Amino acid sequence: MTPLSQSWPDAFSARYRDRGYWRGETFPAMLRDRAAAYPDRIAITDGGLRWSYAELNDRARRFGAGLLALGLRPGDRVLVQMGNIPAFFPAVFGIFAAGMIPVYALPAHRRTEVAHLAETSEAAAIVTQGRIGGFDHAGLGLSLAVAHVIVAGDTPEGAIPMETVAGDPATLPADPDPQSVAFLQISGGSTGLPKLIPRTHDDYIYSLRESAAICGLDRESVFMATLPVAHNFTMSSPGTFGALYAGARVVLCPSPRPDVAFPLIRREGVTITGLVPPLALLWLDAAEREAPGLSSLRIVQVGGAKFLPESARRVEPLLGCRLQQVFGMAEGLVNYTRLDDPDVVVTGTQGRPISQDDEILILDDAGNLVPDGMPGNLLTRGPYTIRAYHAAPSANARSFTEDGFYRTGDIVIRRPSGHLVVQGRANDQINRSGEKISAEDVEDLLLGHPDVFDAVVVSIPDSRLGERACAFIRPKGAPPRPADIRRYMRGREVAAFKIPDEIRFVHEFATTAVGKISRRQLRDMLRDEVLAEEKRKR
Ligand code: OOB
Repeated sequence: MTPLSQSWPDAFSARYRDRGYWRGETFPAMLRDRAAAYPDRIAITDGGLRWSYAELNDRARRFGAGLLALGLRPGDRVLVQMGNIPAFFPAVFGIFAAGMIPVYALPAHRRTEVAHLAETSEAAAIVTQGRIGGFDHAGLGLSLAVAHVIVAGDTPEGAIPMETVAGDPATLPADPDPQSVAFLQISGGSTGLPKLIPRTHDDYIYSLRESAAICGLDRESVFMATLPVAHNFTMSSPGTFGALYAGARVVLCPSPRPDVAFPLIRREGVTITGLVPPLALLWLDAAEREAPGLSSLRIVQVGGAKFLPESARRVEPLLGCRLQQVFGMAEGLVNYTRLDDPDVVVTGTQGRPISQDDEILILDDAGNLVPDGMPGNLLTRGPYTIRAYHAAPSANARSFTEDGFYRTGDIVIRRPSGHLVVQGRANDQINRSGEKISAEDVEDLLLGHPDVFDAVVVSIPDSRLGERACAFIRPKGAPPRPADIRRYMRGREVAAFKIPDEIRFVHEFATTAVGKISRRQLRDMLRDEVLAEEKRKR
């Protein structure tokens, strides 16, 4: 088995410890301590079932001991693919308690991704559930080359029902080294298959402890997981783990649709939740049609992809709570707008880093520092940002500098206040005959049109211009005419080259596993069309 590691040079580790970021906390100890401190408070609910901290800890420890009884060993990797169901938590904290390493897959992942994750992590087991949204995950688990397939709920033949995996907690090993790898998170993966991200107990617990403080979480808070629980945003920013750290309550939302989420928020008194921009638009639209009455809600976080100012300004009036923008990555660095930032900062920036020791470099393509206010490539290094992916030498050579900075692939502007404004991915920019067009800029303009629900602008290869711009628009109702959109843009007095060369109307956008719009799929589709067209001409 390839050993797992994640380490920082000694001088950095010493500094992160001295400054109180790394405190030697571990996940098994965290849940045990909370269960001792508030045994009867509710830790997890799906609106029906309610598990107290004591019960969750108990279930986790028995499950962990059950894994040992199956013959799994501390250090083994266990793939977890589950939706937003309570069983996710005893599964993951049970794996921690047994000294094993969870590897998180998202429910939207299919054979290609899951088999890749199982193989690169050398997973010895998978914990999954029968079906999520009609797809047979248990069947997928059984078709993988893993020794044990454990299923929560309906269990097909050949798999092990999760409730039968139970053992004596006295057999559990001692707590792990806080500097050891706690789990493998997966990269957002805008290109290719997801990479494995080894995160340590110390570094991850620092990020969620500080995130919980930034969001003002305490024992009275109620965090709702609306996005998939296995995603880094939902897990730690402050997410379900940050909520458990604070002794708060976690509510699991089975579907992000407003007709499911809004009643659950009202019933459970949810105070904070996180969304990706396409979902935020859906919630805003629903709230516009009918007052949602979400009086308990204090914070809606939006992150994972750029939330444009035009939409951001609608959140507080329509949902009646504070907006918080979150710009993070599973590799580490997370930025938040603070709750007391002025409104223009909250709607117009993606926040600033968690830590004083998050080092930020903004470089031009030649590697020179760019001044504040100018866009450049974001590189970062810090107390919870990894120094390497697992078993990926060529990705590591590309993604990290020699002195340990992670190249995020994001283009950002830094304001003098330290707030970052994301301009897009390095490859979202459209280079139209040398004129650089920011997809985000044009999208923000398009969103101002009364008939536009959402818009994405991507490049199309063009033999004359190099690239030209195509706008995909999801209309609110009947699509307007492309000429109306162009006229509207001219009325906003923007450079002519920013008016999209092509405008197409769509019902829906292709999305990634966590629900971000997949620009890559849109770009690939256009490129294929161009290639087919060229072939036809020849
Ligand atoms: C989060 O994590 P990942 O690993 O799925 O994706 C990271 C990438 C970033 O490099 C950036 O390109 C994009 O997603 N991104 C944003 C953004 N938040 C993430 N781009 C623009 N604006 C934002 N607010 O997506 C993630 C992890 C933790 C917290 C929040 C999001």
